[in-house]
Amino acid sequence: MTGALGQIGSELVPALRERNGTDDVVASDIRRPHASTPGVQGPFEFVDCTNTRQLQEVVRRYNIDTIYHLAAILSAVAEEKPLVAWQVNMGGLYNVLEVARTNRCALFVPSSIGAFGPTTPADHTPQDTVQHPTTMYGITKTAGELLCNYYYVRFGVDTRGVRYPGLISHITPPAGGTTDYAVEIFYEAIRHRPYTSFLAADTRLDMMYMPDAIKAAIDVMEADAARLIHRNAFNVTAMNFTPTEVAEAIRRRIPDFVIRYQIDPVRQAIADSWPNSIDDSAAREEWGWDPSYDLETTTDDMLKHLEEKLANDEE
Ligand code: NAD
Ligand code: AKB
Repeated sequence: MTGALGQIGSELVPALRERNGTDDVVASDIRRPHASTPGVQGPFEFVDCTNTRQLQEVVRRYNIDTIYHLAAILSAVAEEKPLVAWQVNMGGLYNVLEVARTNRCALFVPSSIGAFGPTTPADHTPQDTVQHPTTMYGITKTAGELLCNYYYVRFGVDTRGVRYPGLISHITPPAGGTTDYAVEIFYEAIRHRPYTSFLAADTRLDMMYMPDAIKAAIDVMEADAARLIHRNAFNVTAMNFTPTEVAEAIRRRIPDFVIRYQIDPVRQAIADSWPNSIDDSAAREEWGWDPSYDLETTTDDMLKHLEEKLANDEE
């Protein structure tokens, strides 16, 4: 797995190790794990996905058969550093596809609701529709979807992927995305501090709790290929809400919780270019996608875990 120390990787590595055995999952990143990093036991390698030689060497040394390519620059950081985002998201993906082709590996690559743009139908966005994203992140995601399809059609590489919405989790904080508010708000609620949202009160976006995101990654890779009409970039979602609605869900459990708003124009423009809600019926029909968590169950679980985590941090 590339980018294994990030928000998704830090939970996907332990989930895959649980299924396949610790030694059979090689985590890699351009950062080194700390002793406190979740799932730190097991093989770890330094791999920069923009360096084909490093990728190739690790894939051959461990006889890797499946690559989960999670290394990427997320939407808000990509607007600050568009060239770096292009180099990592496109250059890194190209290298990983080539290494998958030459070593006959299956490949999971996550796309995002960021692959859609302002001219995409905003409600119940279909699986196959207009994709003219206006952000560097979205451009790399849309091109990445096409490139993964190309490697399947042209070279037979077993590429698969989903378009994740904003992901909510309590283990590793998100790193530079537009949907990060939907995680930060829970941390501040547990600290009994007001939360200042950088997105406007009525900005509606799709979201998903991390256990469902992990399930999606594993299930799409294990899906019966004969049933797949699409391969890459399946729309998947679990809920959609606005900052006001998630704040209300928290307030039903923590009555003194307060949300304030101070709009960040860059992240607001990104969010405004993304759909309000996506249609994930193709994933449901082709590989049985069925998320378990909605806003209420996510809120209960996030608050429970963060209460324990932040209490331990203070000890
Ligand atoms: P993240 O930013 O938390 O983690 C990415 C990891 O990649 C980091 O640990 C970083 O150190 C590493 N990295 C950066 N540059 C690298 C390089 N050159 N070589 C190797 N590693 C490098 O990201 P995430 O949230 O875990 O996202 C993983 C994937 O899922 C990305 O493709 C992202 O676009 C996609 N996705 C994430 C979300 C979300 O809400 N988290 C939503 C939609 C799609
Ligand atoms: C981001 O906000 O950049 C990500 C995503 C939805 O792709 N969380």
